Amino acid sequence: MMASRFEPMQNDLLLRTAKGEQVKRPPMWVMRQAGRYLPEYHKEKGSKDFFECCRNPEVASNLTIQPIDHFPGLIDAAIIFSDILVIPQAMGMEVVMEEGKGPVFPHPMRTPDEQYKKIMANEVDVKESLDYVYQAITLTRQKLKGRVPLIGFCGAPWTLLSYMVEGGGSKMFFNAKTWIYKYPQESKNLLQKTTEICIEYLAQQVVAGAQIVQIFDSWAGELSAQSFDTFSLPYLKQIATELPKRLASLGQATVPMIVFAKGAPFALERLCDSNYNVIGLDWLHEPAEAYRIAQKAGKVVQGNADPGILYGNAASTTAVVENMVRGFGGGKQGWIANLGHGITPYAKPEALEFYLQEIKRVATAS
Ligand code: 1CP
Repeated sequence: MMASRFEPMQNDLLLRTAKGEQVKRPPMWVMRQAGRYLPEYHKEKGSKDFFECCRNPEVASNLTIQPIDHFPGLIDAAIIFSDILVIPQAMGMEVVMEEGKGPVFPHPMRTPDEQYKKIMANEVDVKESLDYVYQAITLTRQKLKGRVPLIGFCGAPWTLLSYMVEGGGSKMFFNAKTWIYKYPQESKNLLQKTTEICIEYLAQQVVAGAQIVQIFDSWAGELSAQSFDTFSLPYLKQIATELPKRLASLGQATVPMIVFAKGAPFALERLCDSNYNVIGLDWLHEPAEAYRIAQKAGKVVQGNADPGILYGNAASTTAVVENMVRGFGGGKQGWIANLGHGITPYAKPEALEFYLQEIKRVATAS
């Protein structure tokens, strides 16, 4: 009933690759592709507050589409303009975006105190409280007119816990580590609650028009393999098994699922034993090695160049691309081209353009 609201897809490379199909060249997109490195981002955003942009479907959809227009024929997916921290906001925590600094929680949850009890008792209406995201997704699908698929996303429970207790980005993870090692049961309660919200949030994004979803575990690498197995992996796996069931109960076809656990090479084999279709790789992975492991498990990989190569030159970029295309099996099956993490504000759009052109050139020739 819902799918016919949108125009047919002209480019479904990403969706077909994520399902394991053969394609003529790898689909390409870039984490954080809508953002501060693009001059038109600053123009559209103006002096508006970051979260104000997320809550305005017109602005959010325009920002989402900017990279597709900026790099014609080189970007095969859009990712909805939003942030992983909208979930803590929906759970009742205040988050502000400080210009040039990043997200800040004025009242982080330092211990399992009154705030923790309040948040655990708070029944979050995910459909209502994040309605602006679903509206932005539907509007973006309409504006895209089938040019490329639209990716929905959320933060992983462990990464969201880190932000909620640290109050922002962190180098030491003093508070997050205190939580998991001093208050393991309360940590698990919070992770479980967040997991259930993530599942419903992703399901509603799909109802609104998201065609594939990605879960960002940006701080997976702060955990040991043993702690990852306790405080991250079970929740990531739960999302991947429960989301298809929730979609079925909503009368919605399932969508491919991507998981990205940054800084955690030990996570690859573990995530190959999960219900995810695609495993995101950062640049700690050697392409050929990771591809071999994923192929054996029937999984697709995504990645993985160091975003820092964009500060280099043509020769250094081509060398990295050649190694990736070779390592990832030539690029016609099982690989979604991306960077190994988000593009930074320091990257030049022309450097990204060259990176994408080179992937297309080398993979088409192979
Ligand atoms: O094209 C896109 O990808 C835009 C949508 C998007 C996504 C997928 C944004 C917009 N944020 C995210 C995800 C996100 N947000 C992650 C996971 C990906 C990753 O690891 O990079 C994380 C960790 C955040 C949290 C966040 N939001 C940070 C990092 C803070 C830190 O030091 O730990 C920052 C700087 C933001 C702000 C933000 N989010 C998005 C944009 C464009 C910006 C910059 C805002 C601005 O100043 O204009």
